[in-house]
Amino acid sequence: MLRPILIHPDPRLKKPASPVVDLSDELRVLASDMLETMYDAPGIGLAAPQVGVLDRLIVLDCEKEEGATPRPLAMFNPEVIATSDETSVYEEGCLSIPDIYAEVTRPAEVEVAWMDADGRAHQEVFTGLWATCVQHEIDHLAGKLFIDYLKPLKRQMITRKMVKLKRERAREKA
Ligand code: K1U
Ligand code: ZN
Repeated sequence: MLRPILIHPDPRLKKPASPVVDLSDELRVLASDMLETMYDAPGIGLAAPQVGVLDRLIVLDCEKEEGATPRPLAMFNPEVIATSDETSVYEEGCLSIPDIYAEVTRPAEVEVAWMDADGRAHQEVFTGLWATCVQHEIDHLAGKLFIDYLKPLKRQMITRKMVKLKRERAREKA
């Protein structure tokens, strides 16, 4: 089932998410819905707060090249456990901030620990777009958006644009 994606500004996008303590079927359905919603958008990642659920769950698949084998990942309680000193710059986007892109500098490599939908523990080093995306998604779980890395004036301009967009969308619906 597709879930509606919240658009910034929304208080649910600014709140920290809670750790998952009990891997229920409801959460497995949420992970599956989030992957469907992410592919449909289309996007390469999605965090539970973006669909209004304040649990530590993210999904991602950064195999976006034509013909690449999909690699859908659902991560419960993901944590960055190590970062490289080397950084990389990527022009990021966000499904909660449509049609806005800006360069963000982050560690080029990160080691992430998480639990899968069956409760199995995983640890992996991510590089390239995977590293950028997993950090962007884990930021969502702390109520942090990629525009929080930008200068205040730029952030303010983007927020005003999004307020306008939300107003227009609400008017179209009515
Ligand atoms: O968190 C999100 O809102 C998803 C976001 C993830 C992301 C993108 C770029 C850098 C870091 C994190 C997106 O997926 S935005 C859409 C996007 O980047 C994309 C869409 C279609 C094909 C390829 C990329
Ligand atoms: Zn995002």
